[in-house]
Amino acid sequence: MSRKKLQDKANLKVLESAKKAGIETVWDRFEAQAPQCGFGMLGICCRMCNMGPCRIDPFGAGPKAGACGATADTIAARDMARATAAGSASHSDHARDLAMTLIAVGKGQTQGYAIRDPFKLKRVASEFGIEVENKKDNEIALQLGQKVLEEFGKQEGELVFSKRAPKKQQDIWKAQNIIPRGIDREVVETLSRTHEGMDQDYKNLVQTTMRVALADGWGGSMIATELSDILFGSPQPIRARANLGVLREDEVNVIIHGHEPTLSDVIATAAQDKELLDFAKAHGAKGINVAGICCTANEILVRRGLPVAGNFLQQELAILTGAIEVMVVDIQCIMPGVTQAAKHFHTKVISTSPKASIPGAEAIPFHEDKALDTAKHIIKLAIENYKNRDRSRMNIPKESMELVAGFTAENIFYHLGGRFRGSYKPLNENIINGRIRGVAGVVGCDNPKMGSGAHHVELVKELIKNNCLVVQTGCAAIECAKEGLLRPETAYEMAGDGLKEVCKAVGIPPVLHAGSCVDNSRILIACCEMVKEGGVGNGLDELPVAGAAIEWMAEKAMAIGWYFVSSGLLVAFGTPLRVTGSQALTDYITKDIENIVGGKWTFIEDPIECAHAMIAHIDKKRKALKLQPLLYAQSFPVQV
Ligand code: SF4
Ligand code: MSK
Repeated sequence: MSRKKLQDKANLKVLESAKKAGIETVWDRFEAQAPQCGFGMLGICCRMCNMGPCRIDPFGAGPKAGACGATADTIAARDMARATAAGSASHSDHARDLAMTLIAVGKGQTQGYAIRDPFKLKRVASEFGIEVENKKDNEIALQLGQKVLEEFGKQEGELVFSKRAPKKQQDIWKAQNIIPRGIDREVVETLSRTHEGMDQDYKNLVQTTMRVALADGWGGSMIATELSDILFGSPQPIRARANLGVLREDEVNVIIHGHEPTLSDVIATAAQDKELLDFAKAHGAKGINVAGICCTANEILVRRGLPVAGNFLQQELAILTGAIEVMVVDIQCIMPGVTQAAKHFHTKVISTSPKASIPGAEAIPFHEDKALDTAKHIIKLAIENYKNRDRSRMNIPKESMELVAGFTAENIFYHLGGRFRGSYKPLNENIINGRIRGVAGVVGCDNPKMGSGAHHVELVKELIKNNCLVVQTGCAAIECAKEGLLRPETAYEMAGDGLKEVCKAVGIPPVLHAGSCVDNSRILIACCEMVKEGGVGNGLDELPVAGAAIEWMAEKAMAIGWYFVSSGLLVAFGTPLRVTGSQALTDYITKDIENIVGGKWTFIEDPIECAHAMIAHIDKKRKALKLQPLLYAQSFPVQV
């Protein structure tokens, strides 16, 4: 089923040569898994203890409980809570590493790092109660890093950034006992509550799921975004290109893949080193081309405008072009298939994090105190490997597309603002007066279950056609970039009349790329700013806003989805969370939860139907706010 939905010509071209050479990719392995386990898909198998594994028969006369008596409701809810905790842990551990880097910068123990956004350093430090007057940046950085680390181990109280949420959300979270305390505490408590013989009530398990997710959105992810801006610079709109066609035939190609900007930033710096450029020339290459995959790509794209080679599903394909000298990886979303693909070519895979040891990769641990030396060493290895490229097997597709990226909660409305600089007034006014119907976040992974990202593209096209401003992050943003949706011209070509007018007036694309997966926190902050500006509701749950991760894959996506739902928003996933073996749990999270936290889940595979469900939700919110009628005819008419 998946092959039919592959639409990216670059992917098709590389896959064709891979097939001829008998090299497997994620799509082949995915197809070999068919039929996938129905119990797993429905969330009703349990391996929590050694009386099991147990499974529930959802249809026939088979068991309705595990050996211990756990029902489908308990089993599915426990599994969902654990997976969400793993997602929160991933984003948050990434944030912890950035706090350590900030401390190291504060102590002067790093090489190649600096405070690149001192304004944000002071603003965030003040939020943490740190006196910033008459202090050097390094001193503030040290204190802020230490304060941020306390957010992880805090046993009581509330996360500092949770106070950024509107009062209405904070009150709901307090009333529901889901306001996040320490980040680590929420992860540990979720693991403890989901042990065999512990929490058995699916509603109570949803409560811990929401709290651990909020600890990510208003904790780990938000910390990661803010500290990355402080250390590597806050993004500004920037032009670049995306897709495998950014690889160069006559240059040393270095791919950076994973998530942490600490690695990618210093590699990008090292690639500009005069000595290394000369070294590359001496080896017959015209230059050093650094390009990214996955969220590392997004981190260097939004800050440096470096090219994007591809998203999650393209990591093996990049190697299969035969043109990659080194793929350097850190953490998260690195498929074991990468080293298997590399065996067929000259590509060296270099792993840099002790937290992600990868058989078949050369381990070169990355430490802040020797970051630049390590980065130069890696680039040197790439240059030395250039001579081993077999040009007869090289297959770089020509496809690459221009894009604009780098929109943040702070700068979006500097651009939208015009004479109202730095204000959300123009956005809110254009929503109120019916030019913009609402705002949609379209984020997350690409998944072979759905093909290779085409669902994001169809979904986004339908949303902008219906005058919804779209904000994107992660691999979804890369997919839409490859299809040309991140160019300002897209407004003229594809947006509805109202959105087109606004984009034309301020020169922005109708689809705004806001960064990596942790940068979904920028969407939360932008929503808070809309509430603060006024006229579109008193809480996040009242905004004409909806989100989707239609091709979600990672547990991190579950954490993101849950923190948006818990913050009051509708979240659409293309394939359901693994809960549908429990009707009670499914009903609870797709219906009842809306009366508790304001947000809820919906699961819709078809991208047009998904867009319409999001728009119907936006219309419902517009109606509740008594906003003015939409200014122009809509291809999907108003539903309420
Ligand atoms: Fe089976 Fe219960 Fe053990 Fe799960 S916890 S494996 S349902 S006995
Ligand atoms: S990289 S989590 S595949 S978006 Fe953030 Fe892409 Fe999903 Fe990984």
